[in-house]
Amino acid sequence: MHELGRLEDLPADYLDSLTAQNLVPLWPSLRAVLPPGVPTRRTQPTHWSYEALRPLLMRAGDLTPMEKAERRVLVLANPGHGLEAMKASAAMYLGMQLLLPGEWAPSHRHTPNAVRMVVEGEGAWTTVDGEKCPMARGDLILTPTGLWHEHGHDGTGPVVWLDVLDLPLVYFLEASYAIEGQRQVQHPGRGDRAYARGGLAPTPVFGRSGKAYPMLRYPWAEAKAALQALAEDRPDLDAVQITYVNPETGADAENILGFYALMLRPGQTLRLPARSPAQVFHVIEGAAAVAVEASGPAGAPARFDLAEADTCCAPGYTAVTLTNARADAPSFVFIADESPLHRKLGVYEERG
Ligand code: GTQ
Repeated sequence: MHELGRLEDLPADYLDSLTAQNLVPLWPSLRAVLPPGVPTRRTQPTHWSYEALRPLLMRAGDLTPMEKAERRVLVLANPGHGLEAMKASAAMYLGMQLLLPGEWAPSHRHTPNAVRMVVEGEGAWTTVDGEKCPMARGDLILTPTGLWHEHGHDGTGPVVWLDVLDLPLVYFLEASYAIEGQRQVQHPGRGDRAYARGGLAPTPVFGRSGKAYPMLRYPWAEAKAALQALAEDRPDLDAVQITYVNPETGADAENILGFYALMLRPGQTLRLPARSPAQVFHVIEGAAAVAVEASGPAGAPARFDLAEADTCCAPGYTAVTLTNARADAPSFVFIADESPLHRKLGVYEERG
């Protein structure tokens, strides 16, 4: 690939004339925006230890009352994007949110989609679109685009959850905004009950909600049971993984980010081939080592030992190898990625 002309090769008066007309020559920047073979990724493999962040989150509970926070969150920011960008990857935002007993995070709705993965504590709930969703460890709760949501806590200890939002993408699109609202009126009917059993859905003419997001809460007890049943049914299967889907359509639970739960068998090592989307890994139960292969010209390989409740991310276009740190028990990992987005845009790739 031959070298292209540089900005410095052009006369200053010519560059000034271009600038005056809001014009820019492409050729000095062409290789930067269309690099050969593999994209430039600012997303660095990054590990956030729960043990290290928990005391800082609890201190936020002392320092900042709910009225001054609205959402008391420490953002898991990728240094490759600059911490102030508040991105885990190009399209993914991660935050650890703390709610103390008796607190209430007021109702609002916004264009970015969110999910919560409950990390610690009992007694909290999120009301989404009038549906009160109890929060227990490992539960996944959706708050899709445009739906009202608020968080409350009737229990005794602190409750912490991991927020995953497509905020960086929606913000980049200049389409990110929120509307504040009143405390929601609770409606009867809960998707996690109506769609509790796989392959069985309320009959359309009678019981179906007609909602775009019929299921908002995916209890960990159900996800774990599904993984264990799959592992038992398919001893030959390497990747014992389930996808959180919309039970009416079978499509991804949300439009932009994909959500999955993976069971690593005792002692198992699993190589996930290089694919275009960036990924986030969060240990629900157990422990896992995550090895990110060399991520392109600038990216060095990385290896993290994830304890329970730890989180890490990996850029796209790189293989990732997960190893169960437990030889005698399975470990369970929550994964979020940008696959639905890449597929819809037609840029999804697998490279092996
Ligand atoms: O709980 O609604 O981490 O609106 C960032 C923005 C959580 C929330 C975040 C939000 C929320």
